[in-house]
Amino acid sequence: MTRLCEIKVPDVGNVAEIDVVEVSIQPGDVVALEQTIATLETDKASMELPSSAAGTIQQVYIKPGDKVSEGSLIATVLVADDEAVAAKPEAAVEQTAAPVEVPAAKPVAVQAPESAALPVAAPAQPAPVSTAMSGKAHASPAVRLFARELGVDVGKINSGSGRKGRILKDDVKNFVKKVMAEGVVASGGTSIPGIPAVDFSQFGETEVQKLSKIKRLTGQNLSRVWLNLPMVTYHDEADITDMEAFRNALNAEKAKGELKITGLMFIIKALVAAMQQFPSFNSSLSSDGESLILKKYFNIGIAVDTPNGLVVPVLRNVNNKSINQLALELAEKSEKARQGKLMPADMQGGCMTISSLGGIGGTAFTPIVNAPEVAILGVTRAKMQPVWNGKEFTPRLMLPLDLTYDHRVIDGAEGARFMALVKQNLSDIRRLLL
Ligand code: CAO
Repeated sequence: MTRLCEIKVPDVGNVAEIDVVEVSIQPGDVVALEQTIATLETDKASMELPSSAAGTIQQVYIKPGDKVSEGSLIATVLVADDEAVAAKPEAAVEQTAAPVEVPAAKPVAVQAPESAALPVAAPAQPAPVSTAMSGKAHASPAVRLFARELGVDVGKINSGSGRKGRILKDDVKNFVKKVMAEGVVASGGTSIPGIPAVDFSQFGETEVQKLSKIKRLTGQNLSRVWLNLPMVTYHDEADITDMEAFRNALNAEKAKGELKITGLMFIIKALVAAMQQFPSFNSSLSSDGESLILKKYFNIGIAVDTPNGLVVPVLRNVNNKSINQLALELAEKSEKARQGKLMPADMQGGCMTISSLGGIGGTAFTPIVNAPEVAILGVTRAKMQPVWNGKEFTPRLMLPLDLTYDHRVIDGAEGARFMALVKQNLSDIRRLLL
């Protein structure tokens, strides 16, 4: 003989609405007494609902996303006379208030015995769930809670490393690491939607090329900076006619094969001289955003283009070095960079970065700050231009400069004054002696 038993939401305390986050049974499943059949959640706790009867599930009346309360019908179970029915199912609710690791839950029986086909009159409503587990992630309430705290949708984790693919806490952590590494913010209402994947082969022939490690790391860092820093880029031009004449004269004195001086060395010097007058450009924001860390050393990073991507070796204590020393050091470091031989220490400790595209071309661009630095100077190609001197137009070599700064640290007027000083230093390099 068999009889039909109802499984209802037990007394879970004074809670009006309980969310159904997972349903682990479907009609036809054979469940044991105390076996977890659903996961419910209130504001404060997540709980596994145990079956109050052993037998074959006939109908399931809830689905994930439903709201239930004490006494709501969860499922009906066909129980053989010799099968057990819990006297007080309420006592058996397992609560998990803290995101702690729990052992993998008892697996749900998924075989559909013949008895599942037995005609049992189903109540009119609510509508039963036919495939409660379909497409649903397999994870314990504690793991779900942990995932939710991190803003992770467990449904997005393809498979877990636990038994029968159950998602464990480590799987959630690994998912977060992967998403962070890809520079994409995980799911959730406030997150940034990812760019949808497109199968480009539908439009024509394609080839997949793996990104170099440098490109991947640079990409992550740039995305992080782009999202975290309110940046402003200010453009101006410096008259480098006299500087260029001096530079050419210097280079003309050099023996054949001797290292030539490029304008970049003067730009580095002009920049550091301005940083000495404007300490906020030689600073970093503390991680809590409450204070400025002012640096008393002057290290300049130089963006170097390499076959594997962009790297930024750092020239140290630039204020104490001559133009010739800087030229030599940059030549060595950029060569090392292009050969992929820079050590991490070669790229650390920068105060401000220069990104010079002048050897290639350009009239302006908007470089991205190399955070935690607060500013970066972009340089494009110098060009002869007619400049009005009050009486007439004269041909002057004008160097376009682009200053991007973190607006949390530097305001617009300060940025403009700083740039004016850089320009002044470049227009009359005698000032660098002062
Ligand atoms: N205007 C006009 N000519 C310029 C110039 C400028 N602003 N900057 C450089 N030049 C000239 C140089 O004088 C040199 O001319 P000669 O061959 O006649 O001597 C030539 O262009 C090549 O210079 P260079 O680029 O080799 O040397 P540099 O000192 O100016 O720059 C370095 C060194 C390492 C910064 C550069 O080689 C480099 O890698 N630049 C790319 C940086 C980059 O990719 N930035 C982008 C970051 S954002 O994605």
